[in-house]
Amino acid sequence: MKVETLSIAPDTQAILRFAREAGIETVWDRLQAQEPQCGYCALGVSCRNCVMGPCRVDPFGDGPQKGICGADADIIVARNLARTIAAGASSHSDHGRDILETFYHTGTGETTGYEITDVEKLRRLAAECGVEVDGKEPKEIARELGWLLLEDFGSRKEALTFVRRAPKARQELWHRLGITPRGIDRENVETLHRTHMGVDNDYVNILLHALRTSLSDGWGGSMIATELSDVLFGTPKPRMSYVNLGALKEDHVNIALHGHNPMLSDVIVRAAQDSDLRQRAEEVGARGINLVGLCCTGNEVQMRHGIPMAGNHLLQELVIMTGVLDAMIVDYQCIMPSVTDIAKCFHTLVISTFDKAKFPGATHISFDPKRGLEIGRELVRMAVENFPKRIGTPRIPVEPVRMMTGFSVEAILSALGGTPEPLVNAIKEGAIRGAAGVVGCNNPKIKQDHGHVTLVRRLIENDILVVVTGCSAVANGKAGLMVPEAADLAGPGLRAVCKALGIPPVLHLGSCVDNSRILVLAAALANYLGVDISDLPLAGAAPEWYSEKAVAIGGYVVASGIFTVLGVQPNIFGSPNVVRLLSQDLEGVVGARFAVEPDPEKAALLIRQHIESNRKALGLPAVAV
Ligand code: SF4
Ligand code: MSK
Repeated sequence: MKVETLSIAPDTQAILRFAREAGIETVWDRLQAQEPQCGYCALGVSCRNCVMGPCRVDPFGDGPQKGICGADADIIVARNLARTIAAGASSHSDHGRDILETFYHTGTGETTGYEITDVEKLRRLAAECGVEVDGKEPKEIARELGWLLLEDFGSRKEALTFVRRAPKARQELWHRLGITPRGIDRENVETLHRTHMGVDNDYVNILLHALRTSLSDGWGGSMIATELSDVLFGTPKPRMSYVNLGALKEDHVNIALHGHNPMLSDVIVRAAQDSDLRQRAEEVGARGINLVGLCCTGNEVQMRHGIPMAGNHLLQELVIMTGVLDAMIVDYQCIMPSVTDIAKCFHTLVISTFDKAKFPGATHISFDPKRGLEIGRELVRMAVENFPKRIGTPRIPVEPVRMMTGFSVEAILSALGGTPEPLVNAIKEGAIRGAAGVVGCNNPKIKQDHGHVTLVRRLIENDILVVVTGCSAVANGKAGLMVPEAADLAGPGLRAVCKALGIPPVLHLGSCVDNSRILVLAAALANYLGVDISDLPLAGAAPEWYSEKAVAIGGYVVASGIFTVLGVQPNIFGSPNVVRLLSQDLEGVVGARFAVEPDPEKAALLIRQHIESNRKALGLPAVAV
């Protein structure tokens, strides 16, 4: 296949051409080698939950319609989906727990390289959570808030702390449905219990609990991760940065920060400023130390420090092939095991850091926040010492593209003058029709970035404000849609608002866990208007998603009342009942539903129709789509 059919990004295309000439295998080659992929698994009707099986249900009705235990397609599909959601929610929430423990131990004075950076936000959060703040030092408040939030992971609560941020109507709905998330670990464990053979055999009941599990991620683990990361590392503010492989510098020591958790990458940002290390970099012939991001840990350090982004998910193998990457420091999630294979052809040192995420072929340095800065310096030093070992011709195929980053909820409200009122007024008047969150990954089954960029272009052209996180932010950044000048590509209403505020029509809200910022913003708008989130002219989309985490995000976004369009078909189509529940009936239960639409042009139409229909229901001027 021509590289132009695999990606719209010029840097990806250029390095893929090199990979082919050099005979280096990439994710696209491995996808081809897997085809045709298993139809039973694709439809979700295979089960290996016990060793009476594995079993499969024939979707065409000719073969068996039940597994050996008697489970039919509805049960098998629902159980598989619930387990997928639990894996995704657990990933985000375990990340949240790591941040929370680091936050707590910063309060007890046991960490190095961390401090309470945003004291004002710490005090605000603590007061919101019922911690007395008057007369207390930040570290004392951090200890008490940390201890309180650690309880959110257990089973002593009836509702997670941040559930109270949701509109009253939504909280009451969750209560009526019995899906208020109680303990983060509890909901995930209960999903695994329910999906064991012979426990929950009602597909509706299984899926309701799956939504509860996803809510424990969105309003629990992810929200804790975002809020406490802001307190520890600083609440993002708008700033300019760069994106694409042009972020690498041939004459610098290049270090890629890959994964998700800023508790490692933020310390490395500090360590890389160490004057001894900078001097050592010069001694080995480099002009300095250049940090770049990949995937969501890149989003974290870009949002807070303006560190440029080398690329999104499908760039992680290609960045090594530039020949100028001296170290790839990884934490966890979305890191392909193949990166160590590719690194063998180059000089790049792949360094794994979390004991729960080891990679054969990588150098493992066990990260411990109690020695954070010391380990951070050691990691940077390893990269510096690797600089002279470069081999072959450097290839940085493009110039970097500018992008604006740093739109925390606080920054958005501050740009609006401290209140959502101007945004609400612009929506009421119709200058802005509504807002859409376009989030999630790359997937080699979709032409890289095409889904994200096409959808976002159509939305902003139609005066829909777009917020992006994760790999979608990188895709839209590379396409030049995240600079204030991109307002010229928006419809007249959105263009005028963006120009007045000096902001792009596509706002970078951060990493995957930062989808919780979208919940906070949606709740703030709903509370301001005195309605539920499902009443607002909002929508979500994940045009190129691949991961279990994306399914958990989709679950909590829909369960919070936001219509969501998926660009890749989930593995549920072996059960027409499950498909009907998620794509139709859920609307009558939580006020929102899923749609699957691989064509981003049609996805844009679905979102516009939904937004206009919600506008009409709110009594706002609506147009026919
Ligand atoms: Fe087969 Fe039932 Fe065991 Fe699944 S749980 S593998 S359907 S017997
Ligand atoms: S990194 S989960 S590929 S967005 Fe968060 Fe990108 Fe998806 Fe990973």
